[in-house]
Amino acid sequence: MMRIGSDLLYLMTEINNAIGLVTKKFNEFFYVDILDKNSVQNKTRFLCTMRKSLSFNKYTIFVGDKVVINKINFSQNKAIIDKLIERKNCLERPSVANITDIYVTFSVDEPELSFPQVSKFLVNAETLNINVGLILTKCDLISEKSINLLKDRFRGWGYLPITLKNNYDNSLEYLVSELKTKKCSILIGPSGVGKTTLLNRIIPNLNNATGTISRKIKRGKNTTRNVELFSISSNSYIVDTPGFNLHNIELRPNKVQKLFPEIVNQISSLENRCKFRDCLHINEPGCILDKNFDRYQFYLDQVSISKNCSHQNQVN
Ligand SMILES: Nc1nc2c(ncn2[C@@H]2O[C@H](COP(=O)(O)OP(=O)(O)OP(=O)(O)O)[C@@H](O)[C@H]2O)c(=O)[nH]1
Ligand SMILES: [Mg+2]
Ligand SMILES: [Zn+2]
Repeated sequence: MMRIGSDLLYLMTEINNAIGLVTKKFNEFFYVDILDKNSVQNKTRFLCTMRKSLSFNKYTIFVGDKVVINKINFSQNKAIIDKLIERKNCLERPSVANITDIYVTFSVDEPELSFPQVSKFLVNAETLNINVGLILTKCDLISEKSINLLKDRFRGWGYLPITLKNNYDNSLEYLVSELKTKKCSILIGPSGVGKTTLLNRIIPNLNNATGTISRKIKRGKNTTRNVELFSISSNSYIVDTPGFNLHNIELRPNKVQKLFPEIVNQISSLENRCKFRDCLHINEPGCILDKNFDRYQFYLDQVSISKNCSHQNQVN
């Protein structure tokens, strides 16, 4: 008897309460995927609204958030979000929670590659303290020699770019296998660089809308409008985002250096430290940083921006 009772209780809580992942958000609605797919009658995706008292508290729920849903209606595939599970991190722009890997995505041409923009995206991505990758698309538009020069330059910044061409190649295969080992990856970069095109290749049959580049201004046309999370394997998701350009990032001056792998790699051991702990590597006595590297001026610019900005809303 006891056994039947506890089984029944288990079944009921299972159906009334489930942990889900927010994959899309629009107006006051959310699409939530149930994470334990065996537990809910093979139905995985539910259209949800937030419990009234949750929305009164002005909780903001983002794509990527884990939530507890209840009042599950199986016939209509609807449910209510009852609780937000504490998030591990959150990207501000676009707002996405619980990212494990971030891929800064740029085209080598059309739109033209802007090194300061790539650098801003990388620095911004590094503030999340997660794995940062660099993807270069449209490598079919430039010569093999130019690709190698780009690779060398980005290696100097501490990144090994994944270079992709418009047709199927080994790099895509490599990227897909890498993504399947990650929990939640995100593609960010300007409009028109080919983020959605890449996603459509990673997930055949997806066929999300892509847009051509404006001939006049040689920029993308902001085709993707929503942040959405797509499943690439039972345990891996990837997020496509609307393209944008980054302006200044507000940071604390002494945090800026932590966002440059080429600086972190130089000053990483106890034996290899500047005289002053709070050294900004500008012209302090006893500074041991070898300043002869590509992004040093960019680093100095970031430090001076961070000194000038109001110290509110800063990324720590
Ligand atoms: N030659 C070439 N063109 C590409 C490649 N990848 C994408 N494109 C083209 O680039 C254009 C823009 O692609 P999208 O995938 O819409 O770009 P996006 O980054 O998603 O742009 P937004 O959604 O506006 O942020 C399309 O015309 C694609 O066909 C590539 O590897 N090589
Ligand atoms: Mg897109
Ligand atoms: Zn120093």
